[in-house]
Amino acid sequence: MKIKLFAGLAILGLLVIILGTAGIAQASLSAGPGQPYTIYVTVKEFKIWVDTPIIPAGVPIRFVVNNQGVLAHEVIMEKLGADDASLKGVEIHPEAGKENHAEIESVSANSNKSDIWLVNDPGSYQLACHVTGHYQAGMVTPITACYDLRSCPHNQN
Ligand SMILES: [Cu+2]
Repeated sequence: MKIKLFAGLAILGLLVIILGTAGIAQASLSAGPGQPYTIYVTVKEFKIWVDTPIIPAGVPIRFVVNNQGVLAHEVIMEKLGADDASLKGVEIHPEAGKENHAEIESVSANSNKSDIWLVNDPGSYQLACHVTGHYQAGMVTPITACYDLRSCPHNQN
């Protein structure tokens, strides 16, 4: 009985290590074969943060938004300093009949939503929530797009 319990705990421990390692790998900018780069964006009242503020220009990127708050939020990508002027024509799979723009709208509490965007121009951008009052309350974070991620001058604003 004790041996079985020990074996069970050992397997559990191993699983925790394996899953933990996968979590770490997921948290960095990475792309598998045929897979877009993935950026993880977390939102809550009233903050936005990203797992990396530097993104590759000219490469499709999946933005995965996780809402850890209690209110619905949205994530819009726009030029640094803009106020509700989402980038146009960047969606890889635009919804039929809808505008092609960098907006992930209506992310409800405790849920995820994602979209794949291709940003061709290197430069300074921001991710912001433009639900009324949220941007003003601090829901904005700068990100920088570069062709060469190793020499990307990220401006923290
Ligand atoms: Cu918001």
